[in-house]
Amino acid sequence: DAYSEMPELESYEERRSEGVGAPQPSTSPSDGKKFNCALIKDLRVWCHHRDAKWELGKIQSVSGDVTHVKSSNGKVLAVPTENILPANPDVLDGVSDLIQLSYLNEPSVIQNLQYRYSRDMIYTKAGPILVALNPYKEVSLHGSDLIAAYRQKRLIDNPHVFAMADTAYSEMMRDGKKQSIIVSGESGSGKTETAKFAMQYLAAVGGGSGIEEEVLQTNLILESFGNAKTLRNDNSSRFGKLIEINFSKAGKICGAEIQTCKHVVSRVVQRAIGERSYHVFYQLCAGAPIHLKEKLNLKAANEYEYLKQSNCLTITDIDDAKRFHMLTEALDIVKICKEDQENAFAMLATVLWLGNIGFSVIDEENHVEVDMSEGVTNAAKLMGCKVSDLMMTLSTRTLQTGSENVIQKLTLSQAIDTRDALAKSLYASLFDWLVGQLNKSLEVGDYYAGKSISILDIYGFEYFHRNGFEQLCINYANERLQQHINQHFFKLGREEYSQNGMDWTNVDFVDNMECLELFEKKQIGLLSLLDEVSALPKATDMTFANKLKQNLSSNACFKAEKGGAFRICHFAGEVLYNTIGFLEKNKDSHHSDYIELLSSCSCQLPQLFASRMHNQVSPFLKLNGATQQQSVGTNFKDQLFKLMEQLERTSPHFIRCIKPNGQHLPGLYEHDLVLQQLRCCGILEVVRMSKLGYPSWMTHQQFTERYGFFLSRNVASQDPLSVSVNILEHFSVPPDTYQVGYTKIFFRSGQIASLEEVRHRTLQAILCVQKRFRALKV
Ligand code: AD9
Ligand code: MG
Repeated sequence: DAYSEMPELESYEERRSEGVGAPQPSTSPSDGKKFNCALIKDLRVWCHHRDAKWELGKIQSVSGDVTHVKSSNGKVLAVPTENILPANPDVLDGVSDLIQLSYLNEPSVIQNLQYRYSRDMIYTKAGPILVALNPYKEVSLHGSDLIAAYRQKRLIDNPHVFAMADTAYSEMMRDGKKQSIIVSGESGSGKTETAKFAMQYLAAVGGGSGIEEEVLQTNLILESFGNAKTLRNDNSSRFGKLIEINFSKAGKICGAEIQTCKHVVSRVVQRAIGERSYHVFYQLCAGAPIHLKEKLNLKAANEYEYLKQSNCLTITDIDDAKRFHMLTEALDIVKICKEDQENAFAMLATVLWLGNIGFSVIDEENHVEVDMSEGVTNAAKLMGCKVSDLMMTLSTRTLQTGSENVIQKLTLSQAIDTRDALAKSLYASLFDWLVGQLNKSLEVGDYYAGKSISILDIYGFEYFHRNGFEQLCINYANERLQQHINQHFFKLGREEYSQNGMDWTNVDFVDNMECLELFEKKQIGLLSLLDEVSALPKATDMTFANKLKQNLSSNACFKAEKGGAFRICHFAGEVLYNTIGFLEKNKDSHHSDYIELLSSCSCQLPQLFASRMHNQVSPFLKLNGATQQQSVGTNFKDQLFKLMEQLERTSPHFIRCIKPNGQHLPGLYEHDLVLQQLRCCGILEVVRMSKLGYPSWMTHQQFTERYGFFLSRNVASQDPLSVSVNILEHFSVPPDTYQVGYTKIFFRSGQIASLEEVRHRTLQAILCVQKRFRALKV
């Protein structure tokens, strides 16, 4: 076994319990490191004893470096004074925004979230970020009654994904600016579910034309084709998605556009034991109506090699047949016609039949012939090509030598690779085609007014016992996203402050730039090195591993391991990757022979796929009968950059999903696991900064336009800064809640909401007076 030399990585949860995420006293001054408990008897404190668990208690006495603390169960503990942190007064138990905590140390935050979680309050604000804990059960927080309550702004102090969607919507309507809701968190933390709730809210607020129902149904369709059961999540997203929902001038949904970040489709042909391929295959096998089953010669899932190989065909509590029914209903709603639907299902069945094609070795050199079987006849029939042509394509390759074509027989492993490559290409093309069809259906009409809200939901950080190219791409994407978040909260903040002549309160945060450089650096970054090695004719995965070792060992986030493995220290944790299969997976070559086969097919979709593959292929990159397009890794990076660029043009709203336990159980809250997730994405630093700083800002002009409605005309001659000051005085805004810069005015967290409230009341009052005045005149 090629893996046997590799160092085994302990399981995620094991590692965590061994101290990766174990709480330690934090070092930030606002955490109370300088806290002197010798002075304060009876004070509520956190102490951590030998077992490294924080416990709540009251100070009894202090002698030297040891403090005696009476814990809540009555025991008196002697604790080193340095292991003591102040606890918040109990009136602050379960506050809805962490910013309200007097002491922002880790045990206080962890306890606050737990207090809320145990009462099914899964949402908490962390300053500007919304934290969402996965309840792993239905919580009655997402009904239409609550949508209505948030629309009427009746629940302003209750953090919720609806509240965040409402803020995005209101800001879009107020400023006419594009907004985004960015959902992040590790695999299984609840991103996809939370993103759907946000869409549901927007559909309710901006609905009416009927198109909102189509927008919502795209979730179900894309989950069928793009999600799969992994060892971390039964419904794990294997593609990244940005959906931009477009609104008319009046704030009604008038269309949407979906952009996806390519996924590694190797799952279709191979994956870890206990995982599944994409849901849609099992749904089709279980739920196709009789006429379709006959047309596609469809069998049960356990008859297909591609499905049965990972020893997992069903998911607990999921009825695949029922899901298939829901899928076809959703496809009807988004107006994908029955004929197109059946064509798509035929492509899925083709993939499955391809997997059942076997080969026989015919000579000493391991050359093969395709076995005549149900697999090959059904696949050929469904694509619309001759059985003999398909057999030829899978067992030979055509080489061009000068003006002549030479036909060469394939060896067993080459033939299997060709068959699997064809299956993967068909599936990837089908997915792209589907996204194209959805975008056509949702195309914006004439009512579009440049207003939109984009929702980002990608695959979360993940790692398993064995991690390969797929995990590398996914974790790299998360690294990029984290940088985007850091940029927003820490880096831009610093620049804005200094440009405006204000002091920047320095807040420590974990900058993941070094890890990103490891991936992205020109020529000597991981992705460039992978491309370089992939292009060498005789290179192996081991060549790649050595290349990494030579070039990346100076980067602190990288460590070469034996057996061709390497470790990367990601912002969210350390992951051990093995390089087996990297070169093959990065190549994504389209074999020119099968492109030709597809273009000769009588069915519509294979022809369409062939012409797309033709266009992607550069004629200069013809190698050994395989036409090389851009590598998978580089292509992935480009798509990721496109998504990020689109996000940069929006006003972002951030949601962080947190996984409270590794067992997917309701009610179970594991301190260390939660803490590790909070730490890695810098949530506490954002809260600290919001507490100290002024996270929201407006230009003086924006401020005047919004709040200067009562000022007399002659203010127009004043400079914008003076006008702003005038308004602040008029509204009696407390001076400690804002700072006036040269071009902008900065507010403490929550202050804009209070201003909006005052503005709303003032406008109401003015309207009321006007009405009375008119009534009097009549
Ligand atoms: V991945 O990165 O795509 O692997 P996600 O998207 O973060 O992951 P997902 O939304 O799929 O996680 O949630 C995982 C599971 O947790 C769901 O299938 C639900 O069973 C469960 N979950 C998540 N959020 C909620 C919720 N708000 N209410 C109830 C939830 N259950
Ligand atoms: Mg997901």
